Amino acid sequence: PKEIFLKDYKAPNYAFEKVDLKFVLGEEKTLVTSSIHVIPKSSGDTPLILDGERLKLVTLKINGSPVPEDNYKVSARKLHLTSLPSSPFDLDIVTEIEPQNNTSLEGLYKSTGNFCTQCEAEGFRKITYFQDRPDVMSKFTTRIEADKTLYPVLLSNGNLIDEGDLADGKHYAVWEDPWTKPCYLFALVAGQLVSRDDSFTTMSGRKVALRIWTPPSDVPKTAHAMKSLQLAMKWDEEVFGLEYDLDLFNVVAVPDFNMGAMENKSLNIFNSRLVLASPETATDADYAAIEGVIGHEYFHNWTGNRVTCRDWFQLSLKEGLTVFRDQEFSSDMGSRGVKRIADVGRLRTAQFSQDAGPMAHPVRPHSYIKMDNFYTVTVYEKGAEVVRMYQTLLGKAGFRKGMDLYFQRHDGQAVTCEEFLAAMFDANDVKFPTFPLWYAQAGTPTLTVTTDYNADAQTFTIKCNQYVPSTPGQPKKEPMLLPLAVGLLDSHGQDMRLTSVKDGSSLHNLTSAEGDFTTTAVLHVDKAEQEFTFIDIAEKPVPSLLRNFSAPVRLVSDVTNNDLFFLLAHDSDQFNRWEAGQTLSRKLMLDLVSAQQKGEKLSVDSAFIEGIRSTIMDTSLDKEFVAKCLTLPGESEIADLMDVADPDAIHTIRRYVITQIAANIREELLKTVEANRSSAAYDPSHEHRARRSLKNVSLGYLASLNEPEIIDMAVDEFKNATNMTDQIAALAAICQNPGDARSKALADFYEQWKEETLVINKWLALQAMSDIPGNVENVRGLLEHPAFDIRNPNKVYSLIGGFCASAVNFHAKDGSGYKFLADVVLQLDKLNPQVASRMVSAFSRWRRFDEERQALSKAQLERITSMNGLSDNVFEIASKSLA
Ligand code: BAL
Ligand code: ZN
Repeated sequence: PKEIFLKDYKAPNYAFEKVDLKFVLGEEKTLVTSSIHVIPKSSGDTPLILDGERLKLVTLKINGSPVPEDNYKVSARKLHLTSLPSSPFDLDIVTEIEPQNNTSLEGLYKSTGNFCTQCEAEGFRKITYFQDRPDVMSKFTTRIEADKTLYPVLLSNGNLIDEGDLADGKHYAVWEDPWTKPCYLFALVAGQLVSRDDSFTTMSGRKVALRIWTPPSDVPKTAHAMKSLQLAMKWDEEVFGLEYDLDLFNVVAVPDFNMGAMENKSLNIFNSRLVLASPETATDADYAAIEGVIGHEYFHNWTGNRVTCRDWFQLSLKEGLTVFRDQEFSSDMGSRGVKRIADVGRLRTAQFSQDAGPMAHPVRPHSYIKMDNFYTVTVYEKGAEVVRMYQTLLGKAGFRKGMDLYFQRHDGQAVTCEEFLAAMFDANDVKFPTFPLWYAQAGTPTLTVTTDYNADAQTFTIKCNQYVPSTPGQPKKEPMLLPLAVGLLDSHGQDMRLTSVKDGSSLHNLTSAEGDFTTTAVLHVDKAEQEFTFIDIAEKPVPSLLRNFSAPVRLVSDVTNNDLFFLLAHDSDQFNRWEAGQTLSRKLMLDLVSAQQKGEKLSVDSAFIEGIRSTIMDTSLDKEFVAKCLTLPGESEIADLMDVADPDAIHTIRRYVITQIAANIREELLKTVEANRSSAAYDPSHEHRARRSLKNVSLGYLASLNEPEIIDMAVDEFKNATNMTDQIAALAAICQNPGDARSKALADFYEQWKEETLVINKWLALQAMSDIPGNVENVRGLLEHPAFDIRNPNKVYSLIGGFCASAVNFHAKDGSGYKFLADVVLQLDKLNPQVASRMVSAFSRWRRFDEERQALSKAQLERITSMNGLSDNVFEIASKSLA
């Protein structure tokens, strides 16, 4: 397969000014007519090379005349046109496709009988021959013709400008999108759908019709998505001054979808799991995810659609920025501290691990074989951290000035990450020469901090050392600008006033002209070694470092355990308060893993247990925050910190610590469950979500003790639950322990919910993730269960993705987990390469394990790469994993 490089970028030789599409949708074949007004951009006889896959070319005309055979050539993935007119011309292409047989779910395909599209990144080429690249921006009209009974609803981008009946029971609709866009934002939906209708009036008084489309039975489950959309539209006006630009905004929910959702201009298409919610079927986490993703896709209308990417290497330009925007939206809608904790948790477990493995790539990758493989946690989540660092460095007002300038300069353009950076820095008249390296260097920097208090001089010095590790293809790295947010706590746990700090020979005043003082200083760490000295520090402080996780780094510091307990009790920065507890937990678990490996006696420090006890008893704290504090670092986070990951020892230790905590604070946990039961009617407010989360974490701890009366209590919770949050939490608690209660609860749950596919996906995931020994056989069995369907990505993510998330079973010593995954990947690759390659990624950290496991997983990776007809998607991940 061919590797594509950023350095080879060339602007297109032809512009497509206007594109008129006509779809005649059919059961056996669909005819697509594309009429393009082409503007040559260069002189001379430059060929026009169009992308196209799995298309049957029917006719090809230029200015109304068939193109002579000598003037075009069709290959498996291209259509080459030569001897073209040197002045603007009309190109008409008719192709035939078979959406009903398209299992890749890219291009035009069918999902439960309805037609829908997914064109990002390179799906449009499965619809018609086109310059399938984001810097070709055109005005599109779309005419759809289809059977009126089977497909009563016909949707595309923009405004509906015509519709009517045709002969033979067919009808048509014509849509016109007044905004130029790249073809990846094209969308079409046709089917039996009904809509929830509402509206939003923008700040300039435009009344926008909002419609959320689903199969008829699902309409009641779209209320939360509609409310989220209205909140998102208002938030973007208030925070960024960004207003919606059409009179109609459609959202369609489809059950078969590779990604979470897609921001097609004015016709967002969503995976149904991110639209449909009712208290009985969706958890609080589902509600939050729907709010976040509805916001995310809507926010793309400006960051992605109005200003798009020049090429796919710039993906983070729109994704990092839009993830940052959705994180901020969710923070403003709920608890800012808890949201930050959740986002950093995901970054640290998934992205840090990617950054340390064979798939490590910069936020702006240098090359790819298959772009689909670069919709990654690095491009999205680390990209969002890069955007957050602009805000940390420039302040909120400075960040807004940068955004305003970005839109002023680039509305309607396809641009690069440099343009975003230039707008941010120009608007604030600053230059940070090492900041651009965040786009180019892969790998998570390690920031090592040592501190020193000088009582005589009343100074507190912070010594920083930054190191960016080598990654594949990047042996040597340069230091980059890390904003290090620091607070200093006095002996009462109060934030000290920070007046000035010395960085080398320059002294920075931290007090404003109005006399406002700060309690958090943002230090600019941009050298390999650097010292900062705070002046006028009256007593030895406890430093709170990297507040709010101000840079995506691994922090190593000389802060003692006593300091950490102090921070856990007092830090005004909620993120760092949580982080203090997590740091203590990580240290404890790593020490215990080492003891376990040496066969030593295990014990949990009583100070740790007391820290947990006082956190759960502290009624001044937000309960959702307490629930986060009670949750131990995950097994993969601990594995990531070991030289050789030992999944069995880590699993044993995590369970051991959980049961020790549960045994020691049993009474407090019981009281917490008792005091936080839900009222019968589901209340979605933060207060009630927080109560549920604390109650359910507590129930999970208690169930680890496997005491009959506690299991009975969990069974009661399960039976009496009035919402899915409580019901699935009780089921998970029961399922920790093999036995009759577990089997019965699983069977009852299935019986109750077998008609609700999204709920049954939770049931599949719960069983797949189980740590029960030998679970691979249960999961193999579930492949044959009527609830599973390998063609549906959500089911694959639940069952196969869920299984790979259970380290003890996926990494079973006998290699059964690895063989299982390889079997599934090879089967799946023939149907849906995108989903198959996501699954094969579970192998990518194979070198982190012991030699036997390495040999077993390597053998499976080799088995995969040696397979004939493997997709480029799976080939890229598997071969890079082996390299
Ligand atoms: N653009 C792909 C889906 C998303 O990130 O919104
Ligand atoms: Zn996005």
